[in-house]
Amino acid sequence: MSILGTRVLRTEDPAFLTTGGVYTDDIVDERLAGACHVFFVRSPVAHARIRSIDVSAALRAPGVVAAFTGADLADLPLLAPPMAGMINEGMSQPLLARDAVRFVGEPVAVVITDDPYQGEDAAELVDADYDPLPPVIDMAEAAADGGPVVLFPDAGTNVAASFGDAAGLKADLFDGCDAVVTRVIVNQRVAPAPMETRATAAVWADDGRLTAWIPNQGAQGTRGALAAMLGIDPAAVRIITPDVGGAFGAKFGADPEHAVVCWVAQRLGRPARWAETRNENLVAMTHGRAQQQTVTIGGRRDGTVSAYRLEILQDAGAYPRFGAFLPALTILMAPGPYAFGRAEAVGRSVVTNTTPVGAYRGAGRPEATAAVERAIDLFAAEIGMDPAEVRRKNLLPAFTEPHTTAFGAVYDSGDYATALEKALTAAGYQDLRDDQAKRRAAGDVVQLGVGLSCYVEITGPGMEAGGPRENATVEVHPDGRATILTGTSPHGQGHATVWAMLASDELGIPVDMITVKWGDTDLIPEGGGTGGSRSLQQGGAAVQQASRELIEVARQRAASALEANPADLVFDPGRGAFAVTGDPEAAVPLAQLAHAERLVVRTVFTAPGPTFPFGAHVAVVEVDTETGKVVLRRMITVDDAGTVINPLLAEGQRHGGIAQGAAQAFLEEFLYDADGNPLTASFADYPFLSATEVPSFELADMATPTSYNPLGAKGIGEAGTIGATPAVQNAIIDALAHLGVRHIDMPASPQRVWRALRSASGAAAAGSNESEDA
Ligand code: MCN
Repeated sequence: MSILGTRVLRTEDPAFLTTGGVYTDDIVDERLAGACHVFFVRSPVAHARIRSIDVSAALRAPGVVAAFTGADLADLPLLAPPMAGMINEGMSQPLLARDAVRFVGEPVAVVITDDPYQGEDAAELVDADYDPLPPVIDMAEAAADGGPVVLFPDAGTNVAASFGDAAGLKADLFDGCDAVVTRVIVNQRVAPAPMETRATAAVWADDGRLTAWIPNQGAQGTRGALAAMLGIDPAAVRIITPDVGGAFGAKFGADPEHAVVCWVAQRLGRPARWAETRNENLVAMTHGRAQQQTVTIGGRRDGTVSAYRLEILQDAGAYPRFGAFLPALTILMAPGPYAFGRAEAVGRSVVTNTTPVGAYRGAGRPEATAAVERAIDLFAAEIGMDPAEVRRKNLLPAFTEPHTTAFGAVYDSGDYATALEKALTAAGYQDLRDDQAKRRAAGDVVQLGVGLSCYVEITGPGMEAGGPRENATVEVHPDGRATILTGTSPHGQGHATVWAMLASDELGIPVDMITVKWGDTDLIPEGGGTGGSRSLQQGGAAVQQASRELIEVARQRAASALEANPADLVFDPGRGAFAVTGDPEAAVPLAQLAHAERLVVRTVFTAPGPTFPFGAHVAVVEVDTETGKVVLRRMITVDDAGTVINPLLAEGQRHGGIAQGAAQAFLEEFLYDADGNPLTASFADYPFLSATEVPSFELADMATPTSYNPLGAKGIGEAGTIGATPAVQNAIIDALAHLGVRHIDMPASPQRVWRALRSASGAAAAGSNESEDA
């Protein structure tokens, strides 16, 4: 019987729960003996010209062996923006700032010490003289034509990239609509805040090769990024990935700090190590989201949406990283699961004097869902219709053949209406509305809000010509064990468990006798890593394919061993052996076929395209109308990721994602003051979610397989952050809708909620029917 689809316990957990993980900072390796420690001196100002940086006093401090500034690294290439050709390449980042600093936290110098904690003290002795420039923190201000501040004078603009034809927006898009609503929505900046901060351990061997231990999401991508920054051949770099304590999109590739540590090790001829503090992580690791969206939605009073427009302004932060590209993904997914008559979307990315923005769980797709789901609710409120009804009226009908959207996305399979109905039924939607009506009628202080979101997302969006792909190697050893090499790079997703399940299912080798390896570029030179929820549908499919191909190699050997025709042999995974049809006694175990010669297969699985998981979320909140406090009472979700291979892991992914998604709606925000000083640079100020703020999640099942891989699987890793955020935001606004509140920007903090209520009651007194968020 197949173990696929069963709740196999995570094989990773016993070690994590007993001896604990081995993270980069924990690595004990003789190659790192005598390592020095690197500490980064960071800019305390958001925007300034650097007059001088004097490290002489720091050099005299105890334990200091060296100190370097940008001038010492002048020969190294800059960190170029990704997506060459799309994003302004005149906005590249030096590894250590040279002439100017552009955000608080930008590395300007390094102090190298014998002991780990000497650097922080010595860094205070680095004398950097800054000539302050006016900062631009607000993305709209940065985008304004002729705005006062240009971050890169040579570029002459703050616009890092433009997407879509802004000049081609149709003046008549909303003609004929009975009702049209437009609003600016903020999808605020958040910090990924992984439990493990960034780190590096680096050593150069006598042959000139670099070995670097870095927590990452794909060693091969990290190797490429690091080699580019160091100006060396990627073949001269070996990346080793230790345990990774969370990444959420922000540990893809490599950052300037990683390259500087490697450069220091080379320059000093001594291994070097770095582990950042939480404060550094919050100000200098890439942030996520940071979009300002203008939505316009129009349609008929029967609930049909005729037209939708999304205009995106993306804050890329001080240097364009992946964040500058996010509008492309937001535009791709702009209409979500809806069959709008007409839709347009355009975007621009601008640089500001803030931390660079990168990928964060969902990267561009949560922003698309948040915009359209808010727009639907605004439209529903405008025409006075139940938001569930408006969704029902506009969802695409179920389809099994690929559906191409106006934005060029090819949705593989979907049944959005069923997802919505399942979620509404599981939530007991009508009972919730009845309860709400009672509380409204009674004028209760604590009001009930019900929020919906429907979504479709893209997973596994590979850029490779010919289709997204991943490799896998499967080897069966003579002792009956097996080893899998994968190009994916788990950091909490449980690939060791599921990849072993997939091989076990084909080979009949028990899961606990299969070892899964990843993240060493000498062992696995190629691989796409883990992001965009691509791993199972491409990497897992490759493991299954390699296992099947291995059975065919083994069949030939078994045929010789049994002196039989290969076509007459059947492989029985239950016995782990080949037998001759009709003569079960004539059999040979798989492992025996690995005695004379290695039994190993490497394969590449290529998918016809990305897949499009979908779902519907219902959030139930209570909002205290006197204090503005929001309590998330229930979260009911349908997340259809096609065939589920391990429900335990898929549910774990949903739980983590829902928590993170909900947190954006009512808790998290990375804030700056007007001068660009971070206001949330510690966990005392940055309120990431804990278990106390969320209820137990109610997960309903739905599985619409894809034909794009033999597993039928789509991605699940980001579903929660895509569906939960707008559901919770909509619920909070819904709780206050009868009081005249139409919109509250995220995070719906008590203060924001309270202000929205105040301005709604003020507007009501003044005779207007609509409130503004304060
Ligand atoms: N799975 C399954 N059936 C499916 C889909 C997935 O059983 N139909 C299982 C897979 O086998 C795998 C897990 O669910 O064990 C997630 O698989 P998949 O959806 O392929 O996503 P990835 O493994 O590629 O994970 C990436 C995704 C992303 S993009 C971010 S960001 C993210 C996330 O996963 N960051 C995480 N989950 C995280 N979880 C943890 N603990 N830490 C992070 O940093």
